[in-house]
Amino acid sequence: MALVAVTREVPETITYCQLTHIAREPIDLGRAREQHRTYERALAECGYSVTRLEEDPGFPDSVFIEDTTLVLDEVAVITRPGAESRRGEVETVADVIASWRKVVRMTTPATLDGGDVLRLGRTLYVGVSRRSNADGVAQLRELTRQFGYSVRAVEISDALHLKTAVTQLSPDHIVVNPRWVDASLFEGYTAIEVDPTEPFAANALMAGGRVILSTAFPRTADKLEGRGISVLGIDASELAKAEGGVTCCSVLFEV
Ligand code: CIR
Repeated sequence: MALVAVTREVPETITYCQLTHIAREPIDLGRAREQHRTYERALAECGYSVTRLEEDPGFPDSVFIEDTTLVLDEVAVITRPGAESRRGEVETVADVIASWRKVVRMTTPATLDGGDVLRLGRTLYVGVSRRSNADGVAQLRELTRQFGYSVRAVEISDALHLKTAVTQLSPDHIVVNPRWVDASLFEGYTAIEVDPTEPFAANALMAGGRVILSTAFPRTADKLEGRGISVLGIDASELAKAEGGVTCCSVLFEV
Protein backbone atom coordinates (compact mmCIF):
# COMPACT_ATOMS: atom_id res chain seq x y z
CA MET A 1 0.00 0.00 0.00
CA ALA A 2 1.27 3.49 -0.87
CA LEU A 3 -0.14 6.91 -0.07
CA VAL A 4 -0.53 9.24 -3.05
CA ALA A 5 -1.12 13.01 -3.02
CA VAL A 6 -1.87 14.87 -6.23
CA THR A 7 -1.38 18.64 -6.18
CA ARG A 8 -1.37 21.34 -8.85
CA GLU A 9 0.99 24.29 -9.17
CA VAL A 10 -0.31 27.74 -8.16
CA PRO A 11 -1.10 29.47 -11.49
CA GLU A 12 0.32 32.91 -12.24
CA THR A 13 -3.29 34.10 -12.65
CA ILE A 14 -4.26 33.19 -9.04
CA THR A 15 -5.05 36.84 -8.35
CA TYR A 16 -8.16 36.50 -10.60
CA CYS A 17 -9.54 33.64 -8.48
CA GLN A 18 -13.17 33.27 -7.43
CA LEU A 19 -14.04 34.94 -4.12
CA THR A 20 -17.35 34.56 -2.29
CA HIS A 21 -17.06 35.57 1.36
CA ILE A 22 -13.86 37.60 1.56
CA ALA A 23 -12.57 40.82 -0.04
CA ARG A 24 -9.91 40.72 -2.74
CA GLU A 25 -6.35 41.49 -1.60
CA PRO A 26 -3.11 41.21 -3.56
CA ILE A 27 -1.63 37.69 -3.59
CA ASP A 28 2.15 37.34 -3.74
CA LEU A 29 2.70 34.58 -6.32
CA GLY A 30 6.24 33.75 -5.16
CA ARG A 31 5.14 33.44 -1.56
CA ALA A 32 2.06 31.42 -2.50
CA ARG A 33 4.24 28.96 -4.43
CA GLU A 34 6.76 28.76 -1.59
CA GLN A 35 3.97 27.97 0.89
CA HIS A 36 2.56 25.43 -1.54
CA ARG A 37 5.97 23.68 -1.58
CA THR A 38 5.96 23.64 2.22
CA TYR A 39 2.51 22.07 2.11
CA GLU A 40 3.79 19.38 -0.27
CA ARG A 41 6.75 18.73 2.04
CA ALA A 42 4.32 18.35 4.96
CA LEU A 43 2.41 15.74 2.97
CA ALA A 44 5.67 13.93 2.22
CA GLU A 45 6.48 14.03 5.95
CA CYS A 46 3.12 12.36 6.57
CA GLY A 47 4.07 9.52 4.24
CA TYR A 48 2.63 10.68 0.89
CA SER A 49 4.32 10.47 -2.44
CA VAL A 50 3.42 13.78 -4.13
CA THR A 51 2.63 14.21 -7.83
CA ARG A 52 2.38 17.91 -8.79
CA LEU A 53 0.48 18.78 -11.98
CA GLU A 54 1.70 21.71 -14.05
CA GLU A 55 0.12 25.11 -13.63
CA ASP A 56 -2.70 26.10 -15.95
CA PRO A 57 -2.94 29.89 -16.12
CA GLY A 58 -6.25 29.52 -18.00
CA PHE A 59 -7.80 28.47 -14.68
CA PRO A 60 -7.02 30.89 -11.81
CA ASP A 61 -8.42 28.50 -9.17
CA SER A 62 -6.79 25.33 -10.47
CA VAL A 63 -4.44 24.97 -7.47
CA PHE A 64 -7.57 23.97 -5.53
CA ILE A 65 -7.55 20.51 -7.06
CA GLU A 66 -9.75 18.97 -4.35
CA ASP A 67 -12.81 20.46 -6.01
CA THR A 68 -12.33 18.56 -9.27
CA THR A 69 -12.49 14.95 -8.10
CA LEU A 70 -13.53 12.61 -5.32
CA VAL A 71 -11.17 9.64 -5.30
CA LEU A 72 -12.63 6.63 -3.50
CA ASP A 73 -10.96 3.21 -3.17
CA GLU A 74 -13.16 1.79 -5.93
CA VAL A 75 -13.59 4.69 -8.37
CA ALA A 76 -12.76 8.36 -8.99
CA VAL A 77 -15.71 10.67 -9.54
CA ILE A 78 -14.82 13.65 -11.72
CA THR A 79 -16.98 16.55 -10.58
CA ARG A 80 -18.68 19.36 -12.44
CA PRO A 81 -17.52 22.37 -10.40
CA GLY A 82 -20.13 24.93 -9.40
CA ALA A 83 -18.24 27.99 -10.63
CA GLU A 84 -18.37 28.17 -14.43
CA SER A 85 -14.81 29.51 -14.59
CA ARG A 86 -13.65 26.25 -12.98
CA ARG A 87 -15.41 23.66 -15.14
CA GLY A 88 -12.47 23.07 -17.49
CA GLU A 89 -10.09 22.28 -14.62
CA VAL A 90 -11.32 18.70 -14.54
CA GLU A 91 -9.91 17.54 -17.90
CA THR A 92 -6.23 17.36 -16.94
CA VAL A 93 -7.11 15.92 -13.55
CA ALA A 94 -9.28 13.18 -15.10
CA ASP A 95 -6.43 12.15 -17.43
CA VAL A 96 -3.97 11.88 -14.56
CA ILE A 97 -6.26 10.12 -12.08
CA ALA A 98 -7.18 7.57 -14.76
CA SER A 99 -3.74 6.02 -14.31
CA TRP A 100 -4.74 5.00 -10.76
CA ARG A 101 -8.53 4.59 -10.80
CA LYS A 102 -11.48 3.93 -13.05
CA VAL A 103 -12.94 7.37 -13.73
CA VAL A 104 -16.64 8.29 -13.86
CA ARG A 105 -18.04 11.74 -14.56
CA MET A 106 -20.80 13.96 -13.31
CA THR A 107 -22.83 15.65 -16.01
CA THR A 108 -25.07 18.69 -16.44
CA PRO A 109 -27.24 19.84 -14.63
CA ALA A 110 -25.29 18.52 -11.64
CA THR A 111 -22.78 20.78 -9.95
CA LEU A 112 -20.49 19.63 -7.17
CA ASP A 113 -17.20 20.83 -5.68
CA GLY A 114 -15.04 18.23 -3.94
CA GLY A 115 -14.74 20.67 -1.04
CA ASP A 116 -18.38 19.94 -0.30
CA VAL A 117 -17.82 16.21 0.18
CA LEU A 118 -16.78 14.81 3.55
CA ARG A 119 -16.23 11.06 3.51
CA LEU A 120 -16.64 9.41 6.90
CA GLY A 121 -16.39 5.66 6.48
CA ARG A 122 -18.98 4.58 3.91
CA THR A 123 -21.00 7.78 4.23
CA LEU A 124 -20.47 10.71 1.89
CA TYR A 125 -21.80 13.91 3.46
CA VAL A 126 -22.42 16.56 0.81
CA GLY A 127 -22.87 20.24 1.55
CA VAL A 128 -25.62 21.77 -0.54
CA SER A 129 -23.99 25.10 -1.17
CA ARG A 130 -23.63 27.81 -3.81
CA ARG A 131 -21.36 25.33 -5.59
CA SER A 132 -23.04 21.94 -5.15
CA ASN A 133 -26.69 21.39 -6.06
CA ALA A 134 -29.35 18.72 -5.48
CA ASP A 135 -28.57 17.13 -8.89
CA GLY A 136 -24.94 16.87 -7.79
CA VAL A 137 -26.02 15.01 -4.66
CA ALA A 138 -28.31 12.71 -6.69
CA GLN A 139 -25.64 11.89 -9.27
CA LEU A 140 -23.04 11.21 -6.61
CA ARG A 141 -25.52 8.82 -4.97
CA GLU A 142 -26.10 6.97 -8.28
CA LEU A 143 -22.39 6.77 -9.11
CA THR A 144 -21.32 5.39 -5.73
CA ARG A 145 -24.29 3.27 -4.61
CA GLN A 146 -22.92 0.07 -6.20
CA PHE A 147 -19.80 0.40 -4.01
CA GLY A 148 -21.84 0.57 -0.82
CA TYR A 149 -21.67 4.30 -0.09
CA SER A 150 -24.60 6.23 1.25
CA VAL A 151 -24.86 9.91 0.37
CA ARG A 152 -26.38 12.45 2.75
CA ALA A 153 -27.11 16.08 1.93
CA VAL A 154 -26.13 18.58 4.61
CA GLU A 155 -27.32 22.15 5.02
CA ILE A 156 -24.53 24.63 5.65
CA SER A 157 -24.77 28.30 6.37
CA ASP A 158 -22.26 31.05 5.56
CA ALA A 159 -19.38 28.72 4.65
CA LEU A 160 -18.14 28.31 1.08
CA HIS A 161 -17.97 24.51 1.30
CA LEU A 162 -18.94 21.78 3.78
CA LYS A 163 -15.27 21.19 4.54
CA THR A 164 -14.84 24.85 5.47
CA ALA A 165 -17.13 23.96 8.38
CA VAL A 166 -16.17 20.38 9.30
CA THR A 167 -13.35 17.89 8.57
CA GLN A 168 -12.10 14.58 9.94
CA LEU A 169 -9.15 14.46 12.35
CA SER A 170 -8.84 10.78 13.26
CA PRO A 171 -10.84 7.55 13.00
CA ASP A 172 -13.05 8.89 15.82
CA HIS A 173 -12.81 12.69 15.75
CA ILE A 174 -14.00 15.57 13.62
CA VAL A 175 -13.37 19.31 14.00
CA VAL A 176 -16.34 21.61 13.48
CA ASN A 177 -17.36 25.23 13.45
CA PRO A 178 -20.80 24.90 15.12
CA ARG A 179 -21.92 28.23 13.67
CA TRP A 180 -21.69 26.85 10.15
CA VAL A 181 -22.86 23.25 10.47
CA ASP A 182 -24.76 21.08 12.96
CA ALA A 183 -22.16 18.72 14.47
CA SER A 184 -24.81 16.23 15.64
CA LEU A 185 -25.37 15.16 12.00
CA PHE A 186 -22.09 13.23 11.99
CA GLU A 187 -23.13 10.25 14.07
CA GLY A 188 -20.46 8.13 15.70
CA TYR A 189 -17.79 10.86 15.71
CA THR A 190 -16.62 13.00 18.59
CA ALA A 191 -16.77 16.65 17.52
CA ILE A 192 -14.12 19.08 18.69
CA GLU A 193 -15.18 22.70 18.21
CA VAL A 194 -12.84 25.31 16.77
CA ASP A 195 -11.78 28.13 19.05
CA PRO A 196 -14.48 30.76 18.48
CA THR A 197 -11.85 33.32 17.39
CA GLU A 198 -10.64 30.94 14.63
CA PRO A 199 -13.72 30.12 12.52
CA PHE A 200 -11.70 28.78 9.57
CA ALA A 201 -9.80 26.25 11.72
CA ALA A 202 -12.41 23.58 10.91
CA ASN A 203 -10.58 23.00 7.63
CA ALA A 204 -7.90 20.51 8.72
CA LEU A 205 -6.30 17.81 6.60
CA MET A 206 -5.99 14.30 8.05
CA ALA A 207 -2.89 12.77 6.50
CA GLY A 208 -1.25 9.50 7.52
CA GLY A 209 -2.13 9.63 11.21
CA ARG A 210 -1.38 13.35 11.57
CA VAL A 211 -3.35 16.52 10.87
CA ILE A 212 -2.09 19.41 8.76
CA LEU A 213 -3.49 22.75 9.97
CA SER A 214 -2.71 26.36 9.13
CA THR A 215 -0.54 28.09 11.74
CA ALA A 216 -3.13 30.89 11.67
CA PHE A 217 -5.10 28.77 14.19
CA PRO A 218 -2.86 28.26 17.26
CA ARG A 219 -5.70 28.07 19.78
CA THR A 220 -7.50 25.33 17.90
CA ALA A 221 -4.16 23.53 17.35
CA ASP A 222 -3.56 23.54 21.13
CA LYS A 223 -7.05 22.20 21.68
CA LEU A 224 -6.50 19.35 19.20
CA GLU A 225 -3.08 18.48 20.66
CA GLY A 226 -4.74 18.38 24.09
CA ARG A 227 -7.06 15.69 22.74
CA GLY A 228 -4.15 13.60 21.49
CA ILE A 229 -4.21 14.73 17.82
CA SER A 230 -0.75 15.29 16.31
CA VAL A 231 -0.86 18.64 14.47
CA LEU A 232 1.59 19.67 11.76
CA GLY A 233 1.32 23.45 11.35
CA ILE A 234 2.06 25.17 8.06
CA ASP A 235 1.82 28.80 6.93
CA ALA A 236 -1.03 28.85 4.40
CA SER A 237 -1.71 32.59 4.51
CA GLU A 238 -1.32 33.49 0.80
CA LEU A 239 -3.81 30.94 -0.52
CA ALA A 240 -6.19 31.81 2.33
CA LYS A 241 -6.54 35.14 0.44
CA ALA A 242 -7.92 33.06 -2.45
CA GLU A 243 -10.40 31.45 -0.02
CA GLY A 244 -8.48 28.20 -0.02
CA GLY A 245 -7.63 26.05 3.01
CA VAL A 246 -5.45 23.00 3.58
CA THR A 247 -7.83 20.37 2.23
CA CYS A 248 -8.37 22.16 -1.10
CA CYS A 249 -4.80 21.89 -2.40
CA SER A 250 -4.53 18.11 -2.72
CA VAL A 251 -6.32 14.91 -3.52
CA LEU A 252 -5.22 12.07 -1.24
CA PHE A 253 -5.71 8.35 -1.78
CA GLU A 254 -4.11 4.93 -1.37
CA VAL A 255 -2.84 2.71 -4.15
C1 CIR B 1 -13.06 29.12 -5.20
O1 CIR B 1 -13.80 30.01 -4.80
O2 CIR B 1 -13.45 28.19 -5.90
C2 CIR B 1 -11.61 29.20 -4.80
N1 CIR B 1 -11.17 30.55 -4.78
C3 CIR B 1 -11.39 28.55 -3.45
C4 CIR B 1 -11.71 27.09 -3.48
C5 CIR B 1 -11.47 26.43 -2.17
N2 CIR B 1 -11.68 25.02 -2.29
C6 CIR B 1 -12.06 24.24 -1.30
O3 CIR B 1 -12.34 24.71 -0.20
N3 CIR B 1 -12.20 22.96 -1.55
